[in-house]
Amino acid sequence: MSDGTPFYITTPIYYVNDAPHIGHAYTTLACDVLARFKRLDGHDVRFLTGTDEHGQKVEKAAAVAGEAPQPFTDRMSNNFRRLADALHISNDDFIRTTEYRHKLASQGIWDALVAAGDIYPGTYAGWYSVRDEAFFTESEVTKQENGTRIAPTGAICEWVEEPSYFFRLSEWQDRLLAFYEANPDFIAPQSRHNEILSFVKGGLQDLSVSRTTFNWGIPVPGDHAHVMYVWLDALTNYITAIGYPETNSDSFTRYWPADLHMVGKDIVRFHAVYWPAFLMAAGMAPPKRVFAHGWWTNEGEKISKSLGNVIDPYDLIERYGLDQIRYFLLREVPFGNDGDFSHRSMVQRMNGELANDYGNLVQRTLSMIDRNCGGTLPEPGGLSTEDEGLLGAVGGLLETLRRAMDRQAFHEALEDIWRVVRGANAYIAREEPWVLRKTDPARMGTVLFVAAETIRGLALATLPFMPDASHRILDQLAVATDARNYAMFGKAGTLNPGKALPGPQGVFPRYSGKDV
Ligand code: ME8
Repeated sequence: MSDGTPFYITTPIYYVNDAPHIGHAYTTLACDVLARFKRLDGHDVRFLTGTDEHGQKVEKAAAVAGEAPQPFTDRMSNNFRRLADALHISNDDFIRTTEYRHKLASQGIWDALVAAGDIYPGTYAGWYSVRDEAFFTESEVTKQENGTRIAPTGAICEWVEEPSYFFRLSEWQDRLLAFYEANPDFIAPQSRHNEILSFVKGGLQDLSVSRTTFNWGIPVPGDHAHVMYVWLDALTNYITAIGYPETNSDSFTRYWPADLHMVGKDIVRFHAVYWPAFLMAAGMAPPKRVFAHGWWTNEGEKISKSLGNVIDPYDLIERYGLDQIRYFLLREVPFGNDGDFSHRSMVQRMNGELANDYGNLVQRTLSMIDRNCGGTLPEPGGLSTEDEGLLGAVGGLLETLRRAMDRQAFHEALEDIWRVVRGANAYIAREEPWVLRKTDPARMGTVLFVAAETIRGLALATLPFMPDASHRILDQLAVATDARNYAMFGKAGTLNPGKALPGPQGVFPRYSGKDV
């Protein structure tokens, strides 16, 4: 149990050019699970999400919608806020880059970079992908037959030639490499670490950090013909939210450097190369870790608007249930790998692992207590080796979970939990409390108590993943609200024998909708 150690975790801030989809939901959910876990484990958690609202891409989307950028971003940003609510995200703050506090922070970091001598004026001439909001060199783009240049991401590039300020990124190569070497856990998973290392070893070019051909952005201090490059603006959100440029403030000193920036693999370069260089140049420590997760496809196909297969998180919640979606997304693929969303595997996990394994364990234990123990928690007698084995397995779960969660191995954490779920089902099958009811009611009481105590531990363990269902299980065990944290993990005496329980209610329904 950690006594209030700070834990600062962030999602990317999402572009407001379009509606949120399953990919955005995924990153935010993963952060939510970790934030909840750390809170339950006694950390002082700060969990940030928000929206990225400047730049050409958003400006163009506003124009297409026939709206001025600000009202357009107000409206679109709200969709992301609503999604966070629908997913029961426990964020402590929601940042928008069009807020005044963010203008102050962005201009503050600009001034710090200028003061450090890391910014100089010049002219940018090269390729730019509006979709990625990224610059590409001639050697990075592919020329198609019709002359169009395509970025490695598949996006169309346009030729840009305009006055621009540059950041001396080329001078940060050695310091970045030294930083990666001293902090081998900075970029995860390993594949991304290798990718970034080889990119930086290949040499870095100075980075254009302002634009002059449009004006939807934060004005460069002292030169309002320029707006800041949207990625410098966007990355700064992580320090805006904790009070930058006030680096002496309580919140800045408490939460910086961030413990974890969670991102998708598409934006790891911005977070693991540019961002630490900007921070070090401005006199700040880089974040402790950047985890880049994989990409979701839909029934084997790349998710894209043009293919018409964008997965709407609201549809999923309505069809399968929120906790079921939260579980599936973090269980289906080893976190860090790509994943495929399919109705078939969703239903398999929902009916198999949730309804049959976990749901059934809870349901049959609570029903037997309800029917055979007068609806009150039975008094345990002496414990057998079997009883102690199961209680030991659930009690030891916290340590295992901590290790998995600190590596963002959500799938492993869930596998560990399910090992105990299956162990508990096997225990009940072996002990046969329904037989003991006639032959040895006292022993039946012990078995049901041990099962109930195991379920209490399991519900605590699943709280970060499936908060609503887990709370409902704890309600049915009459666990006090202030006992729903990890200080109480494996702690005997939390369940009170003799206490009346509210009566069993199914928590994990089977999928009975039509196949899609
Ligand atoms: O890149 N599978 O915003 P964005 C998994 N504003 N994750 C996905 C996904 C998919 N198919 N599609 C999107 C930006 N994501 C910038 C970030 S941060 C300072 C600025 C998730 O709206 C994933 O986390 O394009 C990815 O990195 C992010 O959404 C990109 O969101």
